[in-house]
Amino acid sequence: MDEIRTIRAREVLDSRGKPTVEVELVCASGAWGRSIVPSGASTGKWEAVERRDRGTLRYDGDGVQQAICGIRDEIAPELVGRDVFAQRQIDQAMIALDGTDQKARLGGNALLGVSLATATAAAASQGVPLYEYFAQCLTEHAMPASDAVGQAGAADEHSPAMPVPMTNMISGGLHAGGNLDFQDVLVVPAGAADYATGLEWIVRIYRRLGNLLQAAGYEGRLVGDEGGYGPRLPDNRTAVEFVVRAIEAAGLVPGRDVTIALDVAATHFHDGDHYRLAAEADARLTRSQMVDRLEAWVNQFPIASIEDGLAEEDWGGWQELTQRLGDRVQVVGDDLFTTNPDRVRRGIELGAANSVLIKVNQIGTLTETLETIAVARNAGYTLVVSARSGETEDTAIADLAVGVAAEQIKIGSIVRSERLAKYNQLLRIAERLNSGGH
Ligand code: 2PG
Ligand code: MG
Repeated sequence: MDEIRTIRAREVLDSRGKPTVEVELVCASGAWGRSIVPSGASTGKWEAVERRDRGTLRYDGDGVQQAICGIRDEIAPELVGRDVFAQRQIDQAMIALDGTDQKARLGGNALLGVSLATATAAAASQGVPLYEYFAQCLTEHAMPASDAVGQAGAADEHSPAMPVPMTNMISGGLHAGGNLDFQDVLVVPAGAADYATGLEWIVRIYRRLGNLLQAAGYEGRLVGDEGGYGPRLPDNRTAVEFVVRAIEAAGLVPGRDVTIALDVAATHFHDGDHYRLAAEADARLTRSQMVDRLEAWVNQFPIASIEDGLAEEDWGGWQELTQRLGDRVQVVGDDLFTTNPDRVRRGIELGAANSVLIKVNQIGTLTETLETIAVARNAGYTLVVSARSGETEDTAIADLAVGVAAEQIKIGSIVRSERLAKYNQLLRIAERLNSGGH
């Protein structure tokens, strides 16, 4: 037991210079935690709603002072005095206080800041690394309170494990001025013996890619929101071709050492009926034609993972995509699931996707994030813990990925410090795990 004494929130700026919520939470023991909330650009319809000060000149209406007031006037009075280790009750109390389906009243940004500051303070109070605390929380989560009595050990202990990075190389879509339809072409150093080796491969590939783009007359310096290159290439396919060449130029074998992943972010070029590929002579594809296109790419390139290959409401399309490609590639739902346990349950029932992208601010509390993770794991879905395009120096998701033993982590490219904060935290964690520490 360690009582929460104070909860303070302030407005700080994210990697796009946009205001966001920072929360500091202090316990009776003096242990404390801090959290800064990220923000997406290509957001899903079912995400927790960010509360922003709309209709003001100040920060063009993007300020978060109302969210801060909600924390000060409503959330803090409700939580001060509670046990910092009662994560589930704390999150449930905030959800009840908000009272809406998508956290629109107090704001998902307010709830998440408090939720993760609570976990960070709890880890500090217990004197364990944050990833280990997340692993404990997941173990408790996977064992419902009613079953837990008298059944100690019934649920699996969750052991921390390093994820493999899934790293952005070329950006398009809403992250880079709309030059390409597809949002990200990424690399995964699947054959690297350990995290540090994989990271070095990624940096090498990134540098070779910049040189190749420059040599071909494209911009090999300008980068998108997440640090990936944002060249004006003629079409989506050329982006993949460049990345494959960069892997080879780095002395690595595509498909063996390093695989390709795509975040198609198809929701954002779906017009309700068709998939419109502006970079491909404005082609208008039906869902089946879109799956044909993805299948042709999987046949031609060493693609091991496809995220949001179809739009967030195209459940039938997702079933078709999963039936046709699910045994060869990881089919990841991002906008489709929005880290929402109910949407993941529906996906499992329908056979849509075989992997879940985990973004804490899509759902807005740690408890619900862990529920989604537990549901996905039970069904054998893989996990990709992901950052947002608007990020900060907060590193909690690096610990989350390790704590829940996610297969992969997607935190953008390997330039810009809001990204490197996470890659570097993973280096620290890897060192600790290697030295036998938990
Ligand atoms: C995504 C994310 C991160 P955003 O689509 O997976 O790359 O983008 O944060 O803009 O939703
Ligand atoms: Mg995505």
